[in-house]
Amino acid sequence: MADYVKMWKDLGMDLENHDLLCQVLPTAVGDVFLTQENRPAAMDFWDLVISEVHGIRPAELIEEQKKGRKVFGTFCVYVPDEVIIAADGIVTGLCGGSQFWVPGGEAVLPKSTCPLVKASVGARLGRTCPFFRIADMYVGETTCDGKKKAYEILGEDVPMYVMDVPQMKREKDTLKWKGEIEEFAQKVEEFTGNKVTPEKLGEAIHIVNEKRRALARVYECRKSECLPISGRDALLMMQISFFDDPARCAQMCNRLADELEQRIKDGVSVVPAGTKRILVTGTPLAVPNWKLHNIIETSGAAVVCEEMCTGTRYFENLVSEDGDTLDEQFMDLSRRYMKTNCACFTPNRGRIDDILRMAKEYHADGVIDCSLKFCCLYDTEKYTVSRALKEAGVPVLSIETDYTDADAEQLRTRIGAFVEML
Ligand code: BJ8
Repeated sequence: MADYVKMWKDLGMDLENHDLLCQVLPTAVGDVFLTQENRPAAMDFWDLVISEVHGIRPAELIEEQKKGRKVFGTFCVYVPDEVIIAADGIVTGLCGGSQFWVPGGEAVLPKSTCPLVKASVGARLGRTCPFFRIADMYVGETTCDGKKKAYEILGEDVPMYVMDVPQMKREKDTLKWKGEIEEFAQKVEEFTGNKVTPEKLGEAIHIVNEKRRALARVYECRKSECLPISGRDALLMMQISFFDDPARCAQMCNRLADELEQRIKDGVSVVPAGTKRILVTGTPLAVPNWKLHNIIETSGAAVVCEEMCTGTRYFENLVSEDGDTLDEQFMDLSRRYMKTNCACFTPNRGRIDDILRMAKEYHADGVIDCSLKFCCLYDTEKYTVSRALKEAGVPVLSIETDYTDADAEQLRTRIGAFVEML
């Protein structure tokens, strides 16, 4: 621990405030995760990582920086990790998921900004997150207005590159996104001093595909009627995957999937037969936002899938590995990323089709559509999502929440009643 204190100091962090954050996390981990029974043994990896979330990985990143590698902090699953990896850079997620950082964000942003954006800005300005201190460059994107404007503030004291994400999915938009990826690759080359060659990009595409395949294997197990892992544990695995080395992430997820597949064969479930199965959909749940899963899973139901960016949107759809030239590979990347169904696109019918398909595949008894407060995009899309689900005969509960515990009891009552009627 002492080593980390020196590291945090060297990073220019506000140690006093950071101590306060460090005090709340262990209780949260204990309450949410360690109270569960019959967890897969392979969760030991994620328990360790989360117990020292501001220590282990940051220390690794700093070691790599000493060797000359650059760290890129990202906020959206539209940013193509492959390009960064091809230039020997390292990617780390930066989205803030703790209420601890929200007041710091509110000091500079309108209160009516979503908590994810406020927490991200608060984490940077408050100097209480090592990942925000370590990243050599931030990579933003033009998805929602809150993020776009926040990047202008974040970019004041750290190099910030913003990718222009299209808002529609026509062929010309896919071509435009290809162009954006190409330009981003030039920027990454400049910043790292390393060339993105077809060989390097091919390898990077393979590495990230392997990670996607491993995450998908874990999710595949969650489709089983014999549920081998809780939603909370799956969410933790998913959240950490944004920070971890991609090859190790794949290795650990495959190790977990091996165990889950065996559990299914042996009939080992984490919940009693007949437990109601919930698919959650909506805005991302950035670490350590476990509020929704915790309430659902302590209300007699189990979360079996997240149609979210911290969920299926992160790993579904592979990038073709057939491209030989950079031109082909950039197009393959564009095609894959443009399949991600974010509510910032119009229309966004693909998301509704995904939710309907996944509700079937994961044998969900009901869907909870949850958006973060002040996320106008996902909140508006609730209308079409719930109409489509009702038409398909799938019960749906729409909720809006933030990172505070203020509405926890009210949510518990609503979710409890929803589960009861399934
Ligand atoms: S691809 S979901 S990761 S943009 S919750 S900050 S949208 S006001 S996070 Fe997202 Fe990329 Fe889309 Fe996924 Fe804005 Fe909404 Fe906040 Fe959001």
